Amino acid sequence: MSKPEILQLGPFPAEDQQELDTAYQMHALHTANNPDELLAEIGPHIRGIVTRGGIGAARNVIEACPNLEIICVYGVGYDAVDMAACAAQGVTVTNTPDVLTKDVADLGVAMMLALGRNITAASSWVREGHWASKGGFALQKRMWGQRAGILGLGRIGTEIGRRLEGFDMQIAYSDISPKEVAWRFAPDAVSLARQSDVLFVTLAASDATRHIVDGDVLQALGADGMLVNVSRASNVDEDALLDALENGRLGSAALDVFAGEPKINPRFLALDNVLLQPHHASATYDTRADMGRLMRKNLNAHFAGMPLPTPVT
Ligand code: 8YV
Repeated sequence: MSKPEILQLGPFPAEDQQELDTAYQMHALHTANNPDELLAEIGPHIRGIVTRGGIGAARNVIEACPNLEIICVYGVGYDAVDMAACAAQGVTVTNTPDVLTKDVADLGVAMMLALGRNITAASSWVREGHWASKGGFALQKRMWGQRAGILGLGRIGTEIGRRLEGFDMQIAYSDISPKEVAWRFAPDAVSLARQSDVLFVTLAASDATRHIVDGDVLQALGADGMLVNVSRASNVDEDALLDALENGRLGSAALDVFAGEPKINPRFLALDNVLLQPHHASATYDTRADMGRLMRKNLNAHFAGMPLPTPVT
């Protein structure tokens, strides 16, 4: 029997690639010399798409594959997949939740500590010999015991909250409705920011959450406040964020995600009240292996006619 034909929209680690190449007839769009030509030629044969969270699948790609059955995302966020186009064509979508939750939470908390205690600048202070020539590094703000706000109390937000309890932080959160947790509920982003020293953005991105962190939220977080974003750039109004950081209306920001990444707005590079990370919250060997395995499990289950482990509901 011939292997199902799968369209690949981004690179995967060698082990995943090997498994995919063995089980399926793979067509790589991201390395094609002429992607449009390839799509026009093979589109009608394609039954599955494998893609990365940040790449997703655009409407034109989905529509070029009239026999498409499934899109498997290597990542929890599927905001870059055109879900309306999928619904119109009856395409199923899967993602890789749970396996990456704790790594993303780890990086979010690490970013808070690194920025709050100015760890990268302190390291440079040692490397550049200033410790010996000029003395100790400048004093920093205490992080434990501060007020933390978590915008979006899903899996990742909850894991961040659990970690922050270890730092004796006072935790509040905002979500569509209150959850069964001991943390204080805030009905909206502005009121959450008002009662936070550090605001974590952990929302699944959608049209409804676009720019939910706007100028008013940043104003409420304030000149001593810190924003930490490990979700998607679209959840934050980046121009408002840059304005607030540049003129001191917001204290600082630790960001793993950017509009137009990996090409980020150069205004960020001129700021020293930011910590910039290359969208790598889930990027540990262990978790990426788990993500690859889960993505392939979904794809394999579909073509074996078995229930999907993690369909997007
Ligand atoms: C990955 C992510 O970086 O899970 C997500 O939604 O953004 C990240 O874990 C990405 O999916 C891999 O490209």
